[in-house]
Amino acid sequence: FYALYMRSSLAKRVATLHPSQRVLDDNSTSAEVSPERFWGSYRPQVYFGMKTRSPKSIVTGLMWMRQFSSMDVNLRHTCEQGDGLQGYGWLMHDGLSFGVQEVRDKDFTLTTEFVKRRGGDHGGDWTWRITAKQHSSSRQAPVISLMFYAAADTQGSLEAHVEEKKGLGSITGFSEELGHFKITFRKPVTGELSNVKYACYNNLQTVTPGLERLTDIVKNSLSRRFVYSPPSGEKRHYIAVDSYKPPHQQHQQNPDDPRKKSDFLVHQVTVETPFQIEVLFESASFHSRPNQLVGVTMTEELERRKSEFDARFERTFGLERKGFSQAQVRFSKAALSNMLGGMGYFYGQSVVQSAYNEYPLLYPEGALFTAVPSRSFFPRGFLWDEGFHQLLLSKWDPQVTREATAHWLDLINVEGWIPREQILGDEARSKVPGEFVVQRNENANPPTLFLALQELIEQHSSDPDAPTSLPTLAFLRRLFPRLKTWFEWYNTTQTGPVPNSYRWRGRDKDTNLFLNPKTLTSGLDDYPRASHPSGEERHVDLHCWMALASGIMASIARLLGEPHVDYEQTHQVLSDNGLLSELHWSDQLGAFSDYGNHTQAVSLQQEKVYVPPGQPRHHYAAARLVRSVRRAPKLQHVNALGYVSLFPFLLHILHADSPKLEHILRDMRDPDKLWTPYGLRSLSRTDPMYMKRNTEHDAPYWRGPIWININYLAVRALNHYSSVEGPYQEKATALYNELRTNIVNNVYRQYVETGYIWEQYNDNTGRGQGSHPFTGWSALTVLMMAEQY
Ligand code: 6A9
Repeated sequence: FYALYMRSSLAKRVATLHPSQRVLDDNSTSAEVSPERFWGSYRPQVYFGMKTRSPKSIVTGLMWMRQFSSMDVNLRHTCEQGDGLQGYGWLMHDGLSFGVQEVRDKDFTLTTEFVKRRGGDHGGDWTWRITAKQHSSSRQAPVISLMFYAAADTQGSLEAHVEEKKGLGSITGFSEELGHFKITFRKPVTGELSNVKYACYNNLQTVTPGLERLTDIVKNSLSRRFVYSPPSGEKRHYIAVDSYKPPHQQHQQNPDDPRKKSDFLVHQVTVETPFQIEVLFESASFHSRPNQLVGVTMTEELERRKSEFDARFERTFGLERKGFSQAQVRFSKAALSNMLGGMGYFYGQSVVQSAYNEYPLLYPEGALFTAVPSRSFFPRGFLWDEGFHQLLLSKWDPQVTREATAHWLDLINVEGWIPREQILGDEARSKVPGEFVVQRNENANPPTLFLALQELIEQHSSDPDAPTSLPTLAFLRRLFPRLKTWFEWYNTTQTGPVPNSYRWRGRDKDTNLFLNPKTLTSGLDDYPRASHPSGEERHVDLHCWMALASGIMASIARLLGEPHVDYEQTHQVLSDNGLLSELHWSDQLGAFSDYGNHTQAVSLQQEKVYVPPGQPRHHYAAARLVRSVRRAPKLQHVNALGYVSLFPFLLHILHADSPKLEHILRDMRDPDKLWTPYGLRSLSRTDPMYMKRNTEHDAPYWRGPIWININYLAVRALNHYSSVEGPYQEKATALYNELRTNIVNNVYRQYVETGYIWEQYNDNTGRGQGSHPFTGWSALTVLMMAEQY
C-alpha cells in the first residue's frame, strides 16, 4: 500500500508547478497593468490577426480568397507552406504599437498594417488598413474577397449590425477584459481620399466550439449563389460565406463536441484591385478620443511610426553607419520585425508524462508569451530556440526579454523541469501530430535562456543607471529561486557516471530502426552520437552548456548578493580545460567528441523477409530499412566532427592559448570538413554520417546543412578569440571576417531570391531549405550584421 501511495504521489509531481512566488503577477499582462502591450499581433499562426494577452481573448483576423480563379477555393487563413505564397512577413514592427506586413499571393499583394492608440481602460483602440494591388505581370485586375472576422473564445459576446448595402457594418461586443467595444468595417476605396468602390458584401453569423475550427466553418459555409455585377462588366457568380444564418445545430460539425460555443462573425467584402479597406476597433471606455483613427489621420500616424522605427533601428543596430545598402537594411528590418511580429501569447495545458505515469497527464493551465521559430510550421514556443530569439530581442527591447523569460520560468514544475515544446491550447494542438504532443520530464533541451540572461546582466553592468536596470534587478530577484531549481534539475537529472560529465536523456530507444538513434533533447536531433545509447555516454555540448549556465548563475547570485561560491566552483571545474580534454578530447579525431558505446560499422539495409519458394514476394510485408551492425560497439569516442565538437570553442570555454584552438580553427576553415562559402556545415563532409538518412522516411537534418544559430555562436566566438590576446588571435580575426560575410551575404541573397528567411541552408548551394518563413534564430543574421554579440 505504501509503495502504491508513493507511486501515485510521485506520479503527480510531473504536473505540479514549482511552489515559489511566480515571476509574473497574475494580472501582469492585463489591460490595467500593461495597457500598451494588451493588444498585439499575438497570433503568429495566422497571416493577419490580433488578440489580447489574456487567456480567453476575443480574437480578430483576416481570411481572403481570389475570385474567378481557375483553382476552386483558395482560402487563406493560417500560415501554410502549401499556399505557395511568394513571400509574406512583417517589413516593420516595433513589437508594441504598429506593424506593416506584405503578403505576396499569386497575382496580387496585400499590405496589412495596424496602428494602436492608447486611451480608456482596456488597452485602447486600433485600426487596420489592408491595401491590395495587382502584380504588374497580371493582365486582369483580380477580384478579391477579404473576410474579416471576430471570434470569442468561451467568454464574451459579439453582436452583428447589418446595414443596408453594406453588409456587416459593425460588430459590437463585450468581454470581461475588453469591456464594451465596437469594430467598424469601412468601405473599400482606392486611396484614403477617393470614392467608394463597387463591392459585394456578405456575412456569416454563427458560433464555434473552438478557435481551431474557424477555417473549416467558413469553408463549409461557402456558396456560389451570389452574383458579382460591377456597373461596367459582366455578371458573374462568385463564392461567399452565406449570409443566411443557419440554426446552430447545423453548424456543429461534431455534435458530440462538448465545448461551449462562442460567437463567430465574418464580414466579407468582394472587390477588384486596387483597393484599400480600414477596420477600426474602438474601446467604449475611451471617452476623449480626439478623432477617428482612419483615412488621413491613419496615414499620418503610420508615417510617424515608420520614421520612428527607422531611427530607432539605426540607433540600435547602426547598419547604415556600417555601410550596408538600403536593400540590406530593409532585409534586416524585416528579420527583426518578423521575430517581433511572430511573438505569440498562448494559453493552455501541456500533455506530460513521467516514468511514474501509465498515461500522460494534463499540466496545469499556463500562459506563454514567446517568439516562435516559424509561423507556418512551428508556430509555438520551443525552449532552446527562445534563448536565441531573446539574444536579438533584448537589443531592441529588454522588457520583451524579461517578460518572455519570466513566462517560460513560470512554467517550471516542482522538479525544476520545463517542457521543451509548448503546445498550449486547441489551436496550437491542432497543428501537431499526436505522437509529438506528449512531453516527458526526463527530457532536457539546451538552457540557452542563460545566454539571454547574460545579455541582460551585461546591459545592466555597462550602465547601472539606465532606465531598464532597475526592472532587470527586480526581475532577476524574482527569477532567481526558479533559476536555481532549473539549474539543479540539469545537474541532477542529466549527469553522467563519471564525475562532472553530462548526458542527454531521451535518446531514441528502438536502436535497430535508425542509422543512429536521435537525440531530440539536445536540439541537434539527428547529429551523430554513440551508436548504442547507454548510461555510459557523455556529451560534450551539454558539458559546455552547463559550464556556461554555472557561470551565469554565479554572476546573477553575485549581483543579487546571494551565495555564489558553489556556482563559481562548478563553473571553474566545468571550464577546466584539462578536465574537458580528459573527458572529451579524442586524439584520433584531433577534436572534442562525445564518448559512449559506439561503433562506426553501421548501415541501413533492407530487412530480410522470408519468402517461401514459389510465392510472389509482394504477398509479404514490404521490406523496410533496418540497421545492420557489422562490428560490435565498444566504449570509445564517437569521433564525429561537426557542431558538437566545436562547443568548447562556441561557448568560449577553451583558453585562447590552447593549441586545441588551432585544431578547431583549421577544421572550421577546411572545405573538406566544415567550411562552405555560405557558413559552417553541421557535420564534416568526410564524416561517414554526412548527409545520410536516418530511416527511409527521415532525411538528414543536422548532418550537413548550415544552421544559423550555431553559426551565430561561431561568429561570436571568433569575435571573442580575436579580441583576447593569444597565438591564434590573427587567425581568429581573419576567420571572423570571412565567416560573417559568407553567412550574411547568403541569408540575404536567399531572401531576395526566394522571399523568405529559411530554417537551414544547403551546404553545397547555399539555398534555403526546410520550413519557411523561419524567422526564429535565422534572424540572428541581424546581430552579425550589426556585430553585436
Ligand atoms: C514536429 C510537425 C505541421 C527542430 O525550431 C524548433 C525545433 C528546434 O528546436 C530543433 O532544434 N525544430 C530542430 O532540430 C523544429 C521541430 C519541429 C517539431 C514538430 C511536428 C508539425 O507539422
